[in-house]
Amino acid sequence: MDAARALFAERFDAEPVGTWSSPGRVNLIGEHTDYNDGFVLPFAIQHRTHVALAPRTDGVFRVRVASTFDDTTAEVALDALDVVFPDQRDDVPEWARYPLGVAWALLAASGTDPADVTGVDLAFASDVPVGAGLSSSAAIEGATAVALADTWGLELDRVALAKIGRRAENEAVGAPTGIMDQMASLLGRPDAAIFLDCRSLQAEVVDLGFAEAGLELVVIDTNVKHSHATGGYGERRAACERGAAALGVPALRDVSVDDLPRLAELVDDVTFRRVRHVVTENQRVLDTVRTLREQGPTAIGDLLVASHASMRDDFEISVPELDAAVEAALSAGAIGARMTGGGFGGAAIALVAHDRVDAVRDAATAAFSAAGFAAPTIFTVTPSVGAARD
Ligand code: GAF
Repeated sequence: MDAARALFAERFDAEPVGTWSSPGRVNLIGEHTDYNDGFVLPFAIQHRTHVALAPRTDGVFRVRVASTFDDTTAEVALDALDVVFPDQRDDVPEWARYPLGVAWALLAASGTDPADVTGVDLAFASDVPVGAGLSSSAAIEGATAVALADTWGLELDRVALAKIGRRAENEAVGAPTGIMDQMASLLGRPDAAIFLDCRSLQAEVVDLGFAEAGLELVVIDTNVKHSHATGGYGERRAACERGAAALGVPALRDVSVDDLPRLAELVDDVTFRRVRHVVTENQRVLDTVRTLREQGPTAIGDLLVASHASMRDDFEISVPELDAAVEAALSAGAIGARMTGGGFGGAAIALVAHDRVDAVRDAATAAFSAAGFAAPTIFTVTPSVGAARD
């Protein structure tokens, strides 16, 4: 918060009227299920992106950003956002497409004439690791959405703001993602996960009780950077759509484990395994929610491990560094571990008894060193509150 304020003062030679913020997230389980209308169980983390804002009088929407992104400034007139997005998005710096895209999608979703709102200056500062699979992008989108909705007096609920963030991500940035990250960032609660039905967008708060159970959630960031705007993410999504089409259903949410033998006759082996991941992962989310409620977090380890195996073997979105992190954590006594987020790099999570955290840290560090990988960054996260005015 102070960094965003200081950056604002330094770059704009003025004081902001306030700061707003939104968190990154860890997904406990339910990967690549969101865009298949399925189930996810993410939670917001304590790392946040803060935005300092002040209105302008000249209709210009200007953003500047702290050192966690790049150091460029972008300016677009409010009435030109419609021209820039989506077709001319290459004209603005890559990181700036997130906040500018949110402004564009927010005006469109609320039916607001750009002439009826003020321009704004925005300065961002963040401690959400970028490219680590912890949703630094949803944190920018969430912070921008709540700041602009407040400033412009737009009454939109959190689900509407999440959809606006997803539209910015899909159309202004060009990453074909689902809605999990925006929902987690906007709806996060302390000590709880958000159980989201991505078809109805109904969300339930599920108590995690890590602290009471003497557990820590350890993040092992492999420092292998990934992007969802290119390559593998879109290919996986296309495979899921092929599988749903072959079975004649709207989405893989409508496929059960019992349908899998029939699917095997209809599609190639790769498509079959992609579908099997999504179908079994949906079931694992439901099982995890039930297990958390009935037995508490110490009982979910096997589900986390099975999820990782499915992503490694069927969905094929893990990388050697993520597999090494999971194996090292389990060998050092973690209750469960899995990669989190979209894959192809990023972070693994491990659920670890408090007195085993150092052992997990040491084991992962040693495993990476022995394999010749760059050192991982290892830290614990706490389920935290979602987007808010600071
Ligand atoms: C990324 C996407 F942004 C999410 O929508 C989700 O699909 C996730 O990858 C995989 O579960 O974080």
